[in-house]
Amino acid sequence: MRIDIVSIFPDYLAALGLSLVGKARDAGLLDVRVHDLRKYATDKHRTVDDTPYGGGPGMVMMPEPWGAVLDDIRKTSTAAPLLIIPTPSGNRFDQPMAVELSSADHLVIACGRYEGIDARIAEHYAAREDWAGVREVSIGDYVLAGGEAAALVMVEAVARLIPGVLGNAESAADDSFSKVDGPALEGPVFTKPPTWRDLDVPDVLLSGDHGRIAAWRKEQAQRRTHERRPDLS
Ligand code: 6GU
Repeated sequence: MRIDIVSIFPDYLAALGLSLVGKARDAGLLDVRVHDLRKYATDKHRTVDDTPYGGGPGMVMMPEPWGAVLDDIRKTSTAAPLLIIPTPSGNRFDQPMAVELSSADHLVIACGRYEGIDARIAEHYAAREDWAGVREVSIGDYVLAGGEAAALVMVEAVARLIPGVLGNAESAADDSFSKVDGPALEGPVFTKPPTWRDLDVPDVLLSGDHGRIAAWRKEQAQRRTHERRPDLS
C-alpha cells in the first residue's frame, strides 16, 4: 500500500519512521511519502491560508496549493487514490473503517490546520474520475490543532492490518473491537512474576486448563466492556 501525507509540518510525521510503521516501510509492505504543502505556495511568503468568506474567526486553507500538490501526487500513482481529509466534522474513524482502508491501494491524507481546507477541495476530488473518492474523517469528539496527529493515528491503525505487518503471534483477529461476536474490549493481561508487590496473577491463568482460561477471559472482557463502554455492550 502507498500512503502520501501532505502537511505544512512535514517533520510532525517523522514518527512514521519508527516502530511498527517504520518496520512495515523497511519491509517494503508500505510506501509512505510526506509532502510539504508550502512548496506548492506561489507567493514569496509561501502563503497557504486566507480569511474566510462570510467573516468569522481564524483562517481557511486556500484551494490552489492543495490542488497543485494533489494533482502532482496523482501523476506519480498507478491506482486511483482515496483522499482522506482529517477534520473534527468528519465521519468517525473506527476499527471497521481501518479495515476498509487497509485494502486500498493508495491513500492520500490532506492535513489541514487553522479552520480547515476550502470545501471545494473535497467537492472537486470527489467528482474526479481518476480519484477513488473523498472521506472527511474525525478520530474522536475533541478538537486538535491540525490533522497531523489524526494522520498518525489512522496510518498506524491501517498499517497493522496490512497482511505481513503483524507476526502470526500478534494477529489482529484478537484485537479489541475486532471480534465478530463477543465483547468489544479485551480484558486484563499478566506476565511473570506470579507475585509482584503482594499482587498475585489469577490462579486460573496458571492452571493449564485452556477451557477454563478461555471462559475466564471472556467473562473479564464482558465485565470490562459493560463497565467502561456500556455503549458497546
Ligand atoms: Cl481528524 N482533525 C482535527 N483537527 N481535530 C480532530 C480530528 C481531526 N478528529 C478529532 N478532532
